[in-house]
Amino acid sequence: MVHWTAEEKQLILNLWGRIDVATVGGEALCCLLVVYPWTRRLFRDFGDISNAAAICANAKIKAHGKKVLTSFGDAIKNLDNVKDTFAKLSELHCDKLHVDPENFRRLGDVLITLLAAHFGKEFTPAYHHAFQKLTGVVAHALAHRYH
Ligand code: HNI
Repeated sequence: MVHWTAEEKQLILNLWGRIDVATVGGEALCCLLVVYPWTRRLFRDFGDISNAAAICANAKIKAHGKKVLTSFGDAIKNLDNVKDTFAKLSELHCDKLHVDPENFRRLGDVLITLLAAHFGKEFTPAYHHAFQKLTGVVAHALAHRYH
């Protein structure tokens, strides 16, 4: 089981409380689909996702990004039990959607990049470490059904 220090928890809660989940969520999903085009396959019925401009202007993509990041927030509320928190979502992503688990990591990396860009100097190595750990735990929990 993952152990969280009080400092790590505090860093995560502190930063998370200061982001706009809708904005960052939309940007994160947009970046994922732009940088890793094969992930677009899963979002074919979301309307026009044929190029970067279309993807980032797509309201359904934005709304879905918000949903995904809100769900990250649920993990943050349950840091000591992310696996159970994401049990149903793991079933959905693995059994039904067949998402390649590498993409959970990629989304985590995109998120960290956006946070670093947004917070600049404030995003110290301690924040980086805490969020790296968080995205790893989330990716692991979501991929649980594959293990
Ligand atoms: Ni993901 C649906 C959370 C990564 C493709 N996803 C969801 C839902 C949540 C969610 C919440 C909505 C579930 C419901 O309706 O009951 N997804 C998360 C989280 C991550 C993640 C926390 C974190 C890494 N999802 C990904 C990735 C992909 C992905 C990396 C694809 C590359 N997700 C989907 C698709 C759906 C989805 C596709 C269904 C969308 C729809 O509505 O048709």
